[in-house]
This record gives sequence, structure tokens and C-alpha cells, in this order.
Amino acid sequence: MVRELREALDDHQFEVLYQPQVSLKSSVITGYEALLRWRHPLRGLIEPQDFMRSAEMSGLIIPIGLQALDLICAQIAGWDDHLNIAVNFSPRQLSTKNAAREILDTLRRSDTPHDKFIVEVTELGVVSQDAAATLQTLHDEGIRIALDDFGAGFASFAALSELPIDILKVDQTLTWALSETKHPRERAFIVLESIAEIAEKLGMESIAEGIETADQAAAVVRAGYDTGQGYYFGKPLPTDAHITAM
Ligand code: G
Ligand code: MN
Repeated sequence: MVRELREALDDHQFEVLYQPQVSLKSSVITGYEALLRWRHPLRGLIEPQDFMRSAEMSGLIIPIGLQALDLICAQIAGWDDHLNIAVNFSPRQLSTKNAAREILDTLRRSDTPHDKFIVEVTELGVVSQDAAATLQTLHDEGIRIALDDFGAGFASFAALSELPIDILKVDQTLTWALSETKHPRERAFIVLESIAEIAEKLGMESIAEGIETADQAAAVVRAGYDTGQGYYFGKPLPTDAHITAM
């Protein structure tokens, strides 16, 4: 896998898909999350969960992350300038010494405005001091930080007060629990509502992920979420698909 990842980097086999994020107040698209995919020459399109572990362990996530960021900045250059762009970064990439400078350099080279750029980080329960410092530097530069997949894994409540988080993205499994038949749905709703309330009290934007049905969309609106994301609003698509749609 590691040798193949190295080839993938040299041959530019990584692609980026963009999934819309929609304001639950106005129904307007406020921005897109960039989602990495590996177009393997034989195996086809591979999702990050199937190569991220190898990429992290080998350290290749660092050049892969920078190459992806370059590609994203180039692809969004022609977009309408009110749109946000949210990019996922691995804790390992954020922990490297020059991470903040390399990210800021890439944004500067492509004229990507800081106030439209969002850094998404997951699993902050295991975040290092170095990654926290990177997040602080980026935040001080006017870049927003989103805590991704909140409430399902390592994402910790301590991170909410310790790190400069602007956006709270509740994990999709919590959204899906709204339609679960085995467990009480009222509880799922109360959990979601409580997280939205914490976000609001902390002055953070709240985003519900993984919305697949009209019922789930209605429930997260009732629960108080600012923004929604999921197949119900739009699947991840290549950038040209969105440009044509605009
Ligand atoms: O960055 P994050 O870990 O939140 O990635 C979410 C993943 O879930 C992406 O790879 C995306 O393709 C996928 N996804 C996005 N919206 C939906 C959805 O509504 N349903 C399902 N099953 N998957 C989704
Ligand atoms: Mn994400």
C-alpha cells in the first residue's frame, strides 16, 4: 500500500469531490466540503477510510495533504466568492513543525481568502500540543476551525474549551439515530438538540452531517442547527459538476 501511495502522489492520482453545505435558515448553499478520493489505476475510486491509516503511519499523509490542498485551491479559484471551502486535515499533518506556514503559503499562492477557508479536524481527543499550536496560528490568521465527527469517537468535550474551535460538526451517526428503529428516537433528538445548544452558547456555528431524508432535515432544523450537509442536499461531486450547476 505504501509503495502504491507513493506512486499515487507522483502520478497525481488523488482527486477531490465537493459536497454542499446548506444554511438551514435560508436554504442557500453557504459552501462546500472538499473530500479526498484516490483514483487507483486498477481498483477504481478509493475512499479515505481505506487508505488513511497507511498514509498516516507512513507519514505520506503530509505530502498527500499538501498536494490535495494545492489542487483544491486551484479548483476553487473560479468559484463565486461568497462560498466557504472546508478542507479536512489529519492530526499528523497538523502536528508537523511547518504545517501552519505551508498551509498559509499555499493559500497565499492561490489568493485563497482566509475568511472563506475552514480547517476540519477530527479526533481531537488525541490531538498533540503541536497540532493545537498549528490550529491557534491558523485561527489567529482568520481561518475558521471546525471540529469534525463530534460526538461519535474520540472527539472530546475538553477540546471545546481548550482549542480555538469556530464550528461544531456533529457526526453523521447521531443524525442517522433520528431514524433508527431499535433505539428511542426522542433520545437521539435530545442528544442532537443539546449539542446544538452547547455550540450556540459557545458562539460556534453548528453543522449536522449525514442528512439523507426530509424527516432528518426537518428534525435538525427543530434541534437548532445552523447548517446541514448530506445526500439529501447533495452528494460529493467533482468541481465542474458544481460550476455547471451554478
Ligand atoms: O469528513 P467526514 O469524516 O465527515 O467525511 C464524511 C464522509 O461521509 C465523506 O466521505 C462523504 O462522502 C460521506 N457522506 C457525506 N454525506 C453523507 C450522507 O448523507 N450519507 C452517507 N452515508 N455518507 C455521507
Ligand atoms: Mn469532514
